[in-house]
Amino acid sequence: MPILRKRKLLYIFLTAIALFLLLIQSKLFNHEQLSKNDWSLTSFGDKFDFSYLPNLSDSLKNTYNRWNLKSSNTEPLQASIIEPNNVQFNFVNNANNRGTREEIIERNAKKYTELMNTEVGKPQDASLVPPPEDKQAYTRANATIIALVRNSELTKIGQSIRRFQKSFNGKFNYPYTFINDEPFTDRFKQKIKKYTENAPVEFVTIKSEAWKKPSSIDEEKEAKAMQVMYDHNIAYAKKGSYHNMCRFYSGQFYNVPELQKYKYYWRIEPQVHFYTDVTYDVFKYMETTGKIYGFTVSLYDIEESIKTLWPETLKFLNMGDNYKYVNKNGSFQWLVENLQNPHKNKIAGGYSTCHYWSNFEIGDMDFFRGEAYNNWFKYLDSTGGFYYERWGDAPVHSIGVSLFADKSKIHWFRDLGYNHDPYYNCANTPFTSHCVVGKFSRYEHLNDQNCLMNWLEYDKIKDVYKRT
Ligand SMILES: Nc1nc2c(ncn2[C@@H]2O[C@H](COP(=O)(O)OP(=O)(O)OP(=O)(O)O)[C@@H](O)[C@H]2O)c(=O)[nH]1
Ligand SMILES: [Mg+2]
Repeated sequence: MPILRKRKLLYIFLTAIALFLLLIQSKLFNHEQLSKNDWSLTSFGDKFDFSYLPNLSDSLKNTYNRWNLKSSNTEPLQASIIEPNNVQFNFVNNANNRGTREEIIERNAKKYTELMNTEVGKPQDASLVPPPEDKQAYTRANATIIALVRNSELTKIGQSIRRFQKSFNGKFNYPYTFINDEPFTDRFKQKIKKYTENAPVEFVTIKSEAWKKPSSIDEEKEAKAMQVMYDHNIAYAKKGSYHNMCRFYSGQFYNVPELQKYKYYWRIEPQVHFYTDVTYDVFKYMETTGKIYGFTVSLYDIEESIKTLWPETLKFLNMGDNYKYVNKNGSFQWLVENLQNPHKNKIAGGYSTCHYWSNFEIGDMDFFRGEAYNNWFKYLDSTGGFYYERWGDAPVHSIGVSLFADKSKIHWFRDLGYNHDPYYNCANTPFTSHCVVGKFSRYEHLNDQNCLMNWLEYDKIKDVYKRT
């Protein structure tokens, strides 16, 4: 064979190898690109319907299409867009959390334990009001402690009240408002008055229109939906009164006539624990700082119970001029996070399902009474989601405050030791005892349900427990 031909063959062979290697490299590179993009995607499922966003630009449609990995050269995601007919929130992972779901859970659990073990005192962003020497003469904030409760829960609410009196209210004497869908019995009232000591007490029966299922609910559709949820093991799926309770706490409680005279409320429930000797007036702290919502525990929800809550919310925000209700300093990233429990985000149509656990709440009812929250609630109610799904008051309150309030007005009461089975908030404070510092749940396997590190790390706000 002539030398020239041999060289030509060698040249062709080497070129083929080079091309082959290039091809492999580009495939690998593309793959890496895609998986890099993958973790930062907003988990909108393929069935998510964007038809209500008629003005969505092509580039944003491409952004959504990235969920299906159809396009890899789109513009960087914007964390939020708040424009008429184009309100959207994208998870941009600004805390730069990386790794597998398991690694993220483990890292977050470790950070949580470390944080809770670090000794912390009281909030530093206000001058705190100590317990008065003379409770009778004390000028309290405009506030009440509320408990929606059944007559049959007397013993369990009694335990909570005794703990609450010892922890906080025995020192400040704020009035209680007990609420029920049925009249309270004399026995209930008498016993309660023993637990509440000297605090004023009011017993309220809810008007049936604020409690009962609206007549617009299609009962056949509801029964079928309840059965599906029941088959998916969703707690209280078939319990009509639970659906009523969730709707009541979501959008009705702050309109109860007997509560109109109050601005602030602290919600308590049967069988909860308070582990901290509170030495400052918590309501006055809310008042001085202008905070509108306080919580202790934040966690993921049962995604099957709120499948359309977030899509319906986006729909509402993209109607008319409703975009104006969104507070540009809201806590959006926490709402659309998709790393710790991505399956939840996908089933809940782009909502992480992270929420404040509403069995403990300290809030400003004027926020809930305001136009933004109220119009949004009315829209939610009109969809029937409190009955065709099992929307809880916790995700509804949480989405509402996260969208419509500045994050700095939402407060994690890190220093208040609390438990509603199976979750805890137990910080290392000199005033807290009888709970295990840093423990999140009675069950170790539930640590993946803790949302707190997400709340702290995305949409950052000042740490008000830090001395400056
Ligand atoms: N009056 C009245 N109160 C109710 C009813 N259903 C629930 N509640 C109250 O609403 C609050 C929340 O109900 P819970 O049954 O504790 O719901 P939950 O916290 O999701 O569930 P648990 O984990 O079982 O405590 C509690 O204060 C209950 O006492 C009801 O039908 N009537
Ligand atoms: Mg409860």
